[in-house]
Amino acid sequence: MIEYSLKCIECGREYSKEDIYTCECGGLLEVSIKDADISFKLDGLLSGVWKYRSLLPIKIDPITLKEGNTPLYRCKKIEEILKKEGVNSEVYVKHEGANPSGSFKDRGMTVGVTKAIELDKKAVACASTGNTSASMAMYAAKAGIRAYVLLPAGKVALGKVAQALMHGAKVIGIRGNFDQALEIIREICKIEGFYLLNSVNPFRLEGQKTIAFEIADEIGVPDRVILPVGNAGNISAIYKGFKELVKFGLTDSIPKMTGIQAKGANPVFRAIIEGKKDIDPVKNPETVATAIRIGQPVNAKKAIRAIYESKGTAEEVSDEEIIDAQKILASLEGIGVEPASAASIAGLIKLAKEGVIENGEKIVCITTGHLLKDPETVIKVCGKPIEVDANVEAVRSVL
Ligand code: AN7
Repeated sequence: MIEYSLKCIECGREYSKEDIYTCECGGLLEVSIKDADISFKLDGLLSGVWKYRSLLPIKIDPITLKEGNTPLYRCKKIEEILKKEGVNSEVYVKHEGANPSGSFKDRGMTVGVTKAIELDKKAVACASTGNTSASMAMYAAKAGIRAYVLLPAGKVALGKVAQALMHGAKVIGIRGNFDQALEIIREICKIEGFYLLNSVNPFRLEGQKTIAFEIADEIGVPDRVILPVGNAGNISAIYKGFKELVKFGLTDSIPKMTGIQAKGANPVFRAIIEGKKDIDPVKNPETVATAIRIGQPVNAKKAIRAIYESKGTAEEVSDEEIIDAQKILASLEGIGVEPASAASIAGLIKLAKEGVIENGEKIVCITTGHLLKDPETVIKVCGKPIEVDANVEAVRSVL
């Protein structure tokens, strides 16, 4: 049994109907859970998103591909790097790239697509920098409903486009950026009655809050969680997850929520350093981390609140710092991530250098997507393999 309503984060108005995305006042909605019979224990036995079903606002059997239960790695080599900056800390990486479609979006989509079925929708739709579309297409396939995807043409990593296509979505590129694509698809969903599965959809974020549950389940509540910020849905969702654990008496602290953006797409970072409650959009966002090439994050207000309330912070990192961090993770820790995900490690290192990270902190960095999502960037930054004649000497000569 779970009792909930959709509540506006601006005016507090509550809705019992579920087929809406924003409040009449224009504010963002969130699922406000009044009461729940918690039927799970934080016993370290992870089994995926649906272990936490008693805190998920879903009434039917879930559309699931066994998402969640992602690995949490202790990263001693990264701890060594921080030590050189004079910071002793415990660093973990939660690798969301290990989800079925290779990104954290699966946690949101298992809940979001299930909600689409519950609401008797015949089609789902999203704008995407790539991962949302890959995941949505996969779950829509499993559910047997149509999927429509709008992408910024030429700006989405190849692996993600491949997934959306092969899982059977209708994939449309627009000559424009993600922010424009989102505006268009929101309008189309209104006209066509498609179910919108961008992170403005509060039910999708409910699935993503299980990242917090799994971290607390496995190692308790850390002092800080660091993650890349694009549309700012995930940081909002994870913060909500930690707050709910406290509300229902399962834990008693909240980690400092720390959001990392790329320098060329940094509206949340700028709002935080200027002490503002909302962003000024970045008109022409640009970064190697195409997943977070977003200038007008739709969940900015939720994310900024999460950062202030948890006494966290935000940071920006350059493309060079992102690629360096991607190489560090891959070559020193054996964790293969896409550029956007490496922003969390780049941010961690930068915050340690700046003295923001305190001694003794237990830190979890979220790596949001898998290395194989973006093979083209890998070839650009690592170069192609050496090619030689087919004999032992030729191979030995280049060892
Ligand atoms: C790997 O797929 O927005 O701050 O359309 O793919 O919750 O938006 C992807 C975002 C971080 C940012 N890391 O998360 C999309 C999309 C990866 C991502 C983010 C994304 P949010």
